[in-house]
Amino acid sequence: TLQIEDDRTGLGIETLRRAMADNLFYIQGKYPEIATKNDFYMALAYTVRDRLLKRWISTTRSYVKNDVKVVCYLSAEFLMGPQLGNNLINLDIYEQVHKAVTESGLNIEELIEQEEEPGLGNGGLGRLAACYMDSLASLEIPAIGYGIRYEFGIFDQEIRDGWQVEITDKWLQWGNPWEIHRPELAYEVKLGGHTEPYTDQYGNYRVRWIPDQVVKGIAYDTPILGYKVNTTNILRLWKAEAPESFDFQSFNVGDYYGAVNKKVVSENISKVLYPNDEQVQGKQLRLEQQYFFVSCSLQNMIRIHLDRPGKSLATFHENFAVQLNDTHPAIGVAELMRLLLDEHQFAWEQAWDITQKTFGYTNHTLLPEALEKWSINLFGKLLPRHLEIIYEINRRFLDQVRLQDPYDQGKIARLSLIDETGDRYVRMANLACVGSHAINGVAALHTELLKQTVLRDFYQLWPEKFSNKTNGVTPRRWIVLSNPGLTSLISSKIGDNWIKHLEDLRQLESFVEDSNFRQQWRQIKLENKRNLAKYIQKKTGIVINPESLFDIQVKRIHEYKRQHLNVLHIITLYNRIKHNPDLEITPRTFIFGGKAAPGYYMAKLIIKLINSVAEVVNADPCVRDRMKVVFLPDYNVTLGQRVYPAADLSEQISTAGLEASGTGNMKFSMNGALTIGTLDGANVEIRQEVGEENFFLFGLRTEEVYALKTQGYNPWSYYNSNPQLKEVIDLIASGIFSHGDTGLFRPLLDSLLHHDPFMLLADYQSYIDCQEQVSQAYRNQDNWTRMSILNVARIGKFSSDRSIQEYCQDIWQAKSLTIELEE
Ligand code: 26R
Repeated sequence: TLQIEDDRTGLGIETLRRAMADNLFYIQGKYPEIATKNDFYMALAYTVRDRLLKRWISTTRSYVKNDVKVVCYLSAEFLMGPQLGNNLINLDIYEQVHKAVTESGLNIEELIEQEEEPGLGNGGLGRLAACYMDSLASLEIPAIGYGIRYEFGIFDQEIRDGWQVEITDKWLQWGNPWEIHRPELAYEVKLGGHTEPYTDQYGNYRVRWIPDQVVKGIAYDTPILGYKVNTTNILRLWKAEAPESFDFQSFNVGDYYGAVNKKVVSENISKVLYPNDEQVQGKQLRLEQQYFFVSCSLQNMIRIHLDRPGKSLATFHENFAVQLNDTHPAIGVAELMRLLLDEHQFAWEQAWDITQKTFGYTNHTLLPEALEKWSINLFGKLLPRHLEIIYEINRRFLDQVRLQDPYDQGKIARLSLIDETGDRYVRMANLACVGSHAINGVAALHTELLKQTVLRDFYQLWPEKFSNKTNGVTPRRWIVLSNPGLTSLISSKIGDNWIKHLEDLRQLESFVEDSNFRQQWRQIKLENKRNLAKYIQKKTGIVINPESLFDIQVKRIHEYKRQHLNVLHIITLYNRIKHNPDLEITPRTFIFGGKAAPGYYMAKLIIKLINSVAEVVNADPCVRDRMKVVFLPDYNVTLGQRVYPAADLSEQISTAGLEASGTGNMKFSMNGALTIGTLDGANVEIRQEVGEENFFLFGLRTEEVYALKTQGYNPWSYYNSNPQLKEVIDLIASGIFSHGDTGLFRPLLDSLLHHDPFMLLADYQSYIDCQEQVSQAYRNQDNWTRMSILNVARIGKFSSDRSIQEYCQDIWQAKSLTIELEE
């Protein structure tokens, strides 16, 4: 019998080839002879999207029919990474498409590389949201990710003369085939103005908000397909535009410029992602962004709810679980209250009950400078009604606290939603805690520290609200897509169930003593290292030895992450070679990658230091092939996919107590790198899982850091008593890395010698000793490979599938629903 597959849905090789040709013609308006690489990429992307759409429709129908509870993940950042390759994996058609593309005379890898990644996030928090979207769909949990469709995502990084230069990220310039523009899905968002009390028809006291500006949010939807399931959830991002009515008003009085300018001002809201992490700036536009996307999202949920027959908002929390990804969307607490009170005429008590049952809050950082607070002045000008609501929430909340503990004025001041220690501020973390039924940290240690430090008073008040949800990452992107060699070796031994059940990797333990297996394992790592070496040569011109130990630190540049501690080690080795030119050391390639916040001077100086040290070390004939230092420009998701599979050693060296979790640590370990790390964030749990003998531990513990701080930490004493350390610091000061300029790195050295808030000097010797153990261990390749295998075999806990299952069970009460494909 003849079977004809639909060009839009069929998965056969010939159908895929035909569909691509068709899309090239009818969407790109090209024929092969004149098509660019991007045209071919777009044709393939649309071919894949068609196949997603079919699953999406079935999913949406089932959700409506089954009256499901929907998880709504509210996040100012989604660092999704390129979509094509991942969708091929999740559709399970990589091989067919590979063949179809090859038959068309094209190269699948080149087409995948053509995609410009949507960099709508800074780092860990944004990438976590992306991994969670993958796991939600793969676990068949109904979910919507809500965020902002920034026109310009995180900046592209160039390195000029060793310094970071920021370039505008124009990710939309060649079109985005994955999103669907939904102009009919639009909401008005009010800003500014004042409020007025009035009495409604039943004689109830009500409040009206008269704004002085209105912007419109328009939805752009991206389908998120789960791995080998039909569930296709939505990432719904909002773009800001001016509402039409505003243009008219201005046109009527002939103010053309004014009308156009209103449009420009409105569209500014979703123009650009703020590139700072961990350092709040209190900019009005940022608050506008937060309120804008949260208001659109909540209005959208309410519409979805009320569109279901027989539903009232009284049961909103039974159909929606809303998770706040840090405090960035915490204004949602006040906004849901406003919508229920002012627009749906609920009484306060019921509105508050619904609100608390709806929200959960995830904290991602303990750094005090990252805790969001808004000056009352700014807040009241932009959101006058929300400020009133927050005052009322606070009044009722503090009354309740006083009943329990009437005399502790300090405690009441600390719990208050308003900081009144100086200028007055709204504390967003306090708002999130009060307005949520669940509060969680992102690693066991982090959650404990939260309970003991920043959220201590809340923990004493409501211990039952707190839980830990250790982060995870998706093995689909971070193993299957990025490390196909390792994937097929693993699957050849234990089948491919591990991709959905990462704990199954344990079965690899029985192959540790199989020398043939170890040989293959090493071969794959070497192949991945060769690939990265090729890339490094192309991008930087630096030639590196694939046989050397690849020692890698990739993450945002921050003093607490201590990239400069890594540099101190590099210079230590360099000094040893200079003293002893024939020294036999384990050859290493030090690789760095990461962006610095554009206004973070010290972080930018650290990048300059890395590049300056690289310049000297790489050019010194005395060093020969023993050391190379590379700074990879423009570290992003795409580059991460090249880097993790090629790593031998993963640098996770933050000051204990400061990295909430880390997720790069998990990606490295999943790809067979060994970790050198402090007992910080999820490192603690990684070490517990892989075994302490397979983890290189160094440095002060959190309690020791605290104790040393209290007793009076003096970095000078370390400098004075450790000649090796002194020599390193003095060498930087000498100007040898800065063409004789002794002032260039002075701010960095002064900070280390006089304050050293992140205690590099205290951890220096321990780090150096530990690195020596690493070098020794690497000399025994067979044993190193055993440790590498055991790291992978025991890393199953850190799948984001496990994290999401815990959120579903403990916080969201969300259940899976299997989606059948409709004909
Ligand atoms: C408010 C503003 C300036 C801001 C602060 C912090 C903007 C962005 C951030 C990013 C923070 C919250 C972040 O990415 N934190 C990281 O979250 C990861 C996911 O939980 C953790 O793994 C990581 O340890 C933590 O630093």
